[in-house]
Amino acid sequence: HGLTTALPTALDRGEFFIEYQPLVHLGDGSVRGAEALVRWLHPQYGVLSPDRFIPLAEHTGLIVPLGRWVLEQSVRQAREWRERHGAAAAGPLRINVNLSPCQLRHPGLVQDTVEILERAGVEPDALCLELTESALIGADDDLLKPLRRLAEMGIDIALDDFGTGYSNLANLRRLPVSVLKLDRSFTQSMQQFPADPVDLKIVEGIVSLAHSLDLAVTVEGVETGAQAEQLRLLGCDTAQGWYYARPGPPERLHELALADA
Ligand code: G
Ligand code: G
Ligand code: MN
Ligand code: NA
Repeated sequence: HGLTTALPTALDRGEFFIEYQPLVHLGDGSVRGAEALVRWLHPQYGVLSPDRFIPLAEHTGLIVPLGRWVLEQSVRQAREWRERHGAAAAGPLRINVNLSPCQLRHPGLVQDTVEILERAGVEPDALCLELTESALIGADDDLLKPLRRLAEMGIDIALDDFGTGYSNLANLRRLPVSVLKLDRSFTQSMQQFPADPVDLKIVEGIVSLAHSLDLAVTVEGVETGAQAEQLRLLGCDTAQGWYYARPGPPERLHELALADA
């Protein structure tokens, strides 16, 4: 259909843009960074969400140059935030970028990432790359090798949408992952206060497992203060969601970060 033919030239036409959603520390409410979320401003259909075109980009291979572009823009943005915001007590604002498994299979990934960070003058520990749990389930060594190299450089690797697949302990242990992003469905079940006791036990278990493996826990889809409070009590570290801010332009993140500085 129409999207398939328009996609290959959309990058050259400058039709993609990035929105940033803040990542907030649950303990003190401070903004610690943001997740980069790509959008396509289609000349005919308007703003398209990634769900509409990422699968297509993966299928056609455009995800490699598109992903590289997202990474470069996001890292530059992080540098700009840092310059304008100064060094916060908790360290520089960090940037989370989603990575498709296709990018992991592309041989240029590690080199490209090193060059992007160096060109922008951003330290590797300011970057977190997110991969979905399902992308890494059953990952072979060819897929894990570049991920290990990125992790060794000091880049954080996050397991996105965690809890929707069926990661077991052994699988988690062999992945060079330092952050679990708890899937939105867990947050949704914290709607009531107190929340469903079984869900509480599950989240409690995941948090305790994560912390015992030295992994930080980020929660997604926080829409209410009650959810935030419940998840904070359960020991989650960082949160993201509409309660704090919707994904928005880079300027918005700067305002939010300055507001709590
Ligand atoms: O909030 P939003 O509707 O933008 O996100 C939908 C999904 O698209 C999320 O699961 C997110 O991980 C994915 N996504 C957003 N930006 C990117 C990107 O730059 N690359 C990849 N591979 N996925 C992305
Ligand atoms: O990478 P990932 O699929 O997790 O991307 C986050 C997705 O979740 C994006 O589509 C984003 O717009 C969406 N999102 C972010 N915050 C919230 C929220 O508080 N509630 C809901 N329902 N969706 C959210
Ligand atoms: Mn994500
Ligand atoms: Na997610």
